[in-house]
Amino acid sequence: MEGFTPWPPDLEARYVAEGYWGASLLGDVLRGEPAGLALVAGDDRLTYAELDRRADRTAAGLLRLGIRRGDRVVLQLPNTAGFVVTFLALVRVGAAPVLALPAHRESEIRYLCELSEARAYVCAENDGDFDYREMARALPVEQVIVDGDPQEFTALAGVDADPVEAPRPEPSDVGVFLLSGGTTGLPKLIPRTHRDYVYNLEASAGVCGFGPETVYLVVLPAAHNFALACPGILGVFATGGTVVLAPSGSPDDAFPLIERERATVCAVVPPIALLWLDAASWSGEDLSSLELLQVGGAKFAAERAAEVPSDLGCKVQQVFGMAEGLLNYTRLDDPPELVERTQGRPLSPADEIRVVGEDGAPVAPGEVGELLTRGPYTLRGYYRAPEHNARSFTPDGFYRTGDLVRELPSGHLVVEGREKDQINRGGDKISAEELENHLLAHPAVHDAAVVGVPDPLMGERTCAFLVVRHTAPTLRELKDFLRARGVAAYKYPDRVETVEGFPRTPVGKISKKALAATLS
Ligand code: J2J
Repeated sequence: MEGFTPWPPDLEARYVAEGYWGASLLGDVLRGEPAGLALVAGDDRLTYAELDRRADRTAAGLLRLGIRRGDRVVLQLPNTAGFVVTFLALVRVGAAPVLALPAHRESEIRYLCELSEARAYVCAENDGDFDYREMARALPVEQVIVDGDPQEFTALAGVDADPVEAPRPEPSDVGVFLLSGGTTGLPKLIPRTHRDYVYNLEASAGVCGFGPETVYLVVLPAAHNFALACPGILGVFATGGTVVLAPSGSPDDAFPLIERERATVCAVVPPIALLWLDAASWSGEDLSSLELLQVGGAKFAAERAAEVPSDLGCKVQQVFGMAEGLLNYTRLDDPPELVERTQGRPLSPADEIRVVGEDGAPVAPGEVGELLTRGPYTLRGYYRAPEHNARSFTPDGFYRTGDLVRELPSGHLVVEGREKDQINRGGDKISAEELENHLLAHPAVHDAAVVGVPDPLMGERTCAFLVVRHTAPTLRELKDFLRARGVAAYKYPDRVETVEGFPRTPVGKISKKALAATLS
């Protein structure tokens, strides 16, 4: 596929020879007993046989609409059976889903459609007051498929036909596009091949002990790498367990489902873990089925991790992952010290790790440096982004994560900070440059610098420092402005400060450290 950077032939040969890459496809992950319960979503309860059949019929319906192997389709659905069925149908056809989050709005979705030259866009009716169909009218795609009342578009329920023979994708094909958290003005797409993502989810399921008895509650957006494949929904399907979709991670939504479905494992971001720790003491629900809470996406404090076994009655696992690839997990049999104080160690024996200083040379063992990595499930380049790739990868193909870590003798990593210009707002990633560009479009804004400020619940919140012309816009006005521009709400600043000018580093760049320091 044009715009996709393959692994070099020597590494490809090694990953195949050593068994990391096999012949299975993302569409073949349904490996549970046909009569076993695969998916619980709202009132839907689907066995493996039923889910398999629905995915096949939807795949045939997509082919009938002219969607083919090698196409891209922007998929934006919440945690519903429609998401799971459409995802499986697309990967079976070999049309790569571009996984947008339900929170994305026109600015993000239009860009994804354009960059991927998507053949179709799949959406829900609405998200609260927001009507996706209205947005869809302005998008540059031939076909819009709606899970619900389609208005003038195609209903997902009608994308249905008797299964037919069609060309199958190759394991080396791009199977799915994930979204990068982003550090630049525009978001980046991460191409994941069938074989690298199948390895990602199968190896993760192994490390996390998933099997037919697993009942996995999904509270993060299903389109997020963590909930989808680490081991996530696909890791459950590959090992024969049951996936239960929750609309959100709030204890009001999640706890009754844990009790009713006897959920055994769940993946959350730290703010959700903190809410659960708090709510467990007063909620009436029976959470005794929970065996494992995976926490990742942002740093989880050691003190809070230590409270999980006593307060929630289950093991905790720290996960330091990235949609780009590399996953670090604390192991289920690691001693409490490592589980509480580290963010885990690499999933694969073939993951290569370098911790380097500013000069690019490895730091002394145990010192803090930037984490670089390559391996059998870490991308070699963002999709259609040659200039950005030249900066984001070393000449020998290591991905520069922008994360500052310390490596312990056991191989476990401790995340110590970040070098990239990004805000991690409770696991939601915000590119400072992207938000600054939106703010600069406001008529009263002369200059803008966005920084993260520490927050006890979210880890960080977003503060926009503005140099203004005439009168300063209020936070409310800025949010309205960003909403009108079609920016996802999680990117709105939490706070705005007006300043006369920005502190600079010796080389003349805005010093975000100095700016953040003015708040404390
Ligand atoms: C500190 N920072 C972390 C952690 C991610 C599993 C879990 C998370 C993600 C994810 C994911 C962190 N402590 N435990 O895809 O499969 C920050 C780092 C990292 C970035 C990646 C998964 N876990 N981070 O968060 O692509 O800065 O993936 O580089 O959204 O999140 O973000 P994202």
